[in-house]
Amino acid sequence: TEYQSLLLRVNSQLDNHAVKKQQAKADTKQFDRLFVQIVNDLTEQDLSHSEVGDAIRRLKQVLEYNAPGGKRNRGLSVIASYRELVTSEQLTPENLQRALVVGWCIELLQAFFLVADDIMDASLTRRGQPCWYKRDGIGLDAVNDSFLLEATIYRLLKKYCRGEPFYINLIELFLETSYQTELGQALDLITAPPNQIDLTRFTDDRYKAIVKYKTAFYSFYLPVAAAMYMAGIDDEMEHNNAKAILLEMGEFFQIQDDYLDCFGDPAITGKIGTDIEDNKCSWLVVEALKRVTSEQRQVLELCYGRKDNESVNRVKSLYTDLEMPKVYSEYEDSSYQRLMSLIERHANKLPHSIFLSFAQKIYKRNK
Ligand code: DMA
Ligand code: MG
Ligand code: MG
Ligand code: MG
Repeated sequence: TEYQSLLLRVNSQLDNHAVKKQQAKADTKQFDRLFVQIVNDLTEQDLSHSEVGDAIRRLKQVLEYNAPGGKRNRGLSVIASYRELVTSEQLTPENLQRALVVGWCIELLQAFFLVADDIMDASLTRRGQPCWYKRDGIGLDAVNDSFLLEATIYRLLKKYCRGEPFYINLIELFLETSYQTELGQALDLITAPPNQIDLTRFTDDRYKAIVKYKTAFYSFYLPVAAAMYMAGIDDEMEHNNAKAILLEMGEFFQIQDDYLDCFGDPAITGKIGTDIEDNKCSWLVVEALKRVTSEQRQVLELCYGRKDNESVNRVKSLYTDLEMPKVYSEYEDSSYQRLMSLIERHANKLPHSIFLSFAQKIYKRNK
């Protein structure tokens, strides 16, 4: 009967869900185990090199301090997306291994950006430990360490993917995405000049441009696009459909990051916020400006972008007066609805589960 077939369908979906969850758990374990191998691949041969051995030892330290310890959402979504996109015949140990390695390439790209970002943002902690440049004896030498992290991406791609039909697509994808992220970081920085408070700079349009470029491309489009290329999907239309959804998710993710910068618990996020001190075009200040009275705007004029505790606390209590946590939570709900309808409209041939599982990982996050 109809009822029985409905039950069967629900049951098989539940099974499917449980299987996928188990799979993701096993992949996470494999992914974490692979890191030792990745460090070996990148350093082993040259540690005893008579000329650059010392530099390779430094690279090993840089890798071990900066690449692990994050949520690994970006890296893990390569393998998760890859599984959804290929046939079971394509799920060979070699292909799965390559998807895990490409996942690490994204984590390395992220490490490269974060080491530099923490210097530029004058941050103190990252992933529950001091930022790399804050460590004794490191300082601005960390600039070169970030370049080294970037170089490891292309060394790994060469080692594992050279000779694959998607090799050039991956290289171009990583290069293009890096460029976009760097443009975003440039926009982020020039919109936040130290000691030049100009609240009229903080518009919706500028905000959207900053977060699309500095966060959405590399955090959301990149991992799925990489999996698509590896699965042999290089059709531009398909990529644009995925991009439409993933950039929307990326925008929301950075809004969360901005919210957590002020209202998150550093013991959970692993980082101490700096956006108010840094005069950043944060979602909070953009939204607060839409809601302030002229007296409240004066407080922002006076206190935003200043390093002293008193100014920072006055901005924070203004955010509380404006009920920004409530504004944020309403935004989160409406953003989720928008995203679901975007997936309905744009996912086309791509399995919706790729986007849904990504969305599940980020909505209502506190870390
Ligand atoms: C992060 O923006 C963007 C990149 C490219 C690292 P952010 O400075 O808000 O990030 P975080 O809060 O992690 O320092
Ligand atoms: Mg930062
Ligand atoms: Mg930054
Ligand atoms: Mg931030």
